[in-house]
Amino acid sequence: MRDKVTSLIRNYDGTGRYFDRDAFDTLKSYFTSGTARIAAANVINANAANIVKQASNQLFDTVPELLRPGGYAYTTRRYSACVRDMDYYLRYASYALIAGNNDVLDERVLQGLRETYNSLGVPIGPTVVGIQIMKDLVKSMVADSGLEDTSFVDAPFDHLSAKLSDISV
Ligand SMILES: CCC1=C(C)/C(=C/C2=NC(=C\c3[nH]c(/C=C4\NC(=O)[C@H](C)[C@H]4CC)c(C)c3CCC(=O)O)/C(CCC(=O)O)=C2C)NC1=O
Repeated sequence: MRDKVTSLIRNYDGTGRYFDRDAFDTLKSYFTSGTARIAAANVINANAANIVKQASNQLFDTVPELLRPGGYAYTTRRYSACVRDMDYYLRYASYALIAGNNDVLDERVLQGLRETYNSLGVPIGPTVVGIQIMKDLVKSMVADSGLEDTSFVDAPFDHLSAKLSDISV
């Protein structure tokens, strides 16, 4: 599992190079964005239950078939599994924001997930809709907390979405 710094070191050590200007630019942007990334993770932590609940409700409003007989959130067991999955995505997105790197998502969340969903028949499309709804909720909360530029919040949510949909990032 890597963060921005360890992945940079790995990359430079792999070719036996000292850090160059590009490396220092990357490091500078990682450290100067640190306060904002911590603030965003803090907003997620403080509102996690609320974000998951609101996003799930919005997802079920958008794709109501999920809750109907035959739908993949029909029955309490499936409904709970879905909401739990949303919580996983949110929690791991907060880790990735702190790391400034999506490696934790590849390693801990996405490994084999598509195959698991496909074999259980859990639809990917609505899952991605749910992830994107969480992204929008988090972004608006982060904006309300006083951060002007919230674009950095997109990365982990978009990575999860793209990898689940198997679109190259
Ligand atoms: C931390 C990393 C991690 C992830 C990501 C994870 C996901 C995950 N979700 C699962 C199930 C599931 N996931 C869903 C999800 C949904 N249903 C819907 O209608 C929506 C589209 C969607 C919610 C957004 C459902 C319904 C199941 C149960 C499927 C079944 O057993 O029939 C399963 C199968 C085992 C189980 O039921 O627990 C896994 C492994 N597990 C992990 O350890």
